[in-house]
Amino acid sequence: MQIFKKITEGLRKTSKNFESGLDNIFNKSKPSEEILQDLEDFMISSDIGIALTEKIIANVKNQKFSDEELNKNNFIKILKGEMLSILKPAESNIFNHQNSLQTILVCGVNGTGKTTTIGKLCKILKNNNSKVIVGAADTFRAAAIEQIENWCKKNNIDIEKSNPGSDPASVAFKTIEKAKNNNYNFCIIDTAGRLHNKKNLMEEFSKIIRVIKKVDQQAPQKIIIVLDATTGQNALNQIEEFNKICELSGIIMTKLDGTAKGGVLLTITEKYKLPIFAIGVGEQEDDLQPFNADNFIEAFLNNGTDK
Ligand SMILES: Nc1nc2c(ncn2[C@@H]2O[C@H](COP(=O)(O)OP(=O)(O)OP(=O)(O)O)[C@@H](O)[C@H]2O)c(=O)[nH]1
Ligand SMILES: [Mg+2]
Repeated sequence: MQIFKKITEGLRKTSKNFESGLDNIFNKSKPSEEILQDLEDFMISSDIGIALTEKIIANVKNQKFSDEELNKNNFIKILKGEMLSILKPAESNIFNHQNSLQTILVCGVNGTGKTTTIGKLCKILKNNNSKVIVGAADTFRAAAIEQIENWCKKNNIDIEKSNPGSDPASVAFKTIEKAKNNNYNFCIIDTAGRLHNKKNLMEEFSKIIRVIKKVDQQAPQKIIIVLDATTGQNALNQIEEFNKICELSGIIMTKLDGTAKGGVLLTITEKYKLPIFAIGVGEQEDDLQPFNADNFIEAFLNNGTDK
């Protein structure tokens, strides 16, 4: 299956790192205590997070394995179970065709992949026969408007834009108004990257939400934060900061192909229980996949065969 292959390819760095780490731990004969300590250190260094690592280690200890049973296979079985219990509830496909207008507001810090993700998303939505309009509400730079325009052109998607420097809230307003009056299924708003310490930019984001609500009280139906997997644990702070000014509906994690630390997705989900709407595993238009926990885990643990 093509999708599975892409994720396996994308997660290669993560899974290679993980596999060689586990081989290193289990291939040497050492006392169980030492193995458990090494496993703990290794999982934390793989960005699986302290809380989750401790849970997994406690689970391993509970099994009261003999020295022989404390092996890689048995460990992976336990890990798989824990990963599934965390990631399965986070599966959420919001990109199926919808009859009522769904406004999706996309946010995140600079350069996480917001605009590219929207571009890729347009293709998924188009393939679902949805009528889609994109609002170019990153008016900060002319290049940002051009960038999203190019993605829209590629997929024949309508776009609402304004001049660089204009008010992003006003672009968002016009986009959703047009979407509402013309029976669109999806209205996706791109926004500029913003850091929490830039108070005016955070206020600007709150204003975008307020203004959107003037057209449609229910909107935005989803606020998605786009997180860059290569930033590791820093992604947690980003969720924290955006949650202060809005209610995040879920995450999209990008660049899982560019890091050995894909484990951060587990830490985030364990901590915030936010749905994972999709993952990005490359720069091309087909490199965004709605999130599937089983496929992700198989790819992560490098047990995937070419399906
Ligand atoms: N390898 C890889 N690169 C990605 C992925 N998603 C996005 N990128 C790249 O990340 C870079 C930044 O992407 P943008 O979409 O411009 O990010 P942005 O969040 O819109 O950036 P700002 O609007 O400046 O905040 C680009 O070079 C993208 O091609 C991914 O899943 N994998
Ligand atoms: Mg952008």
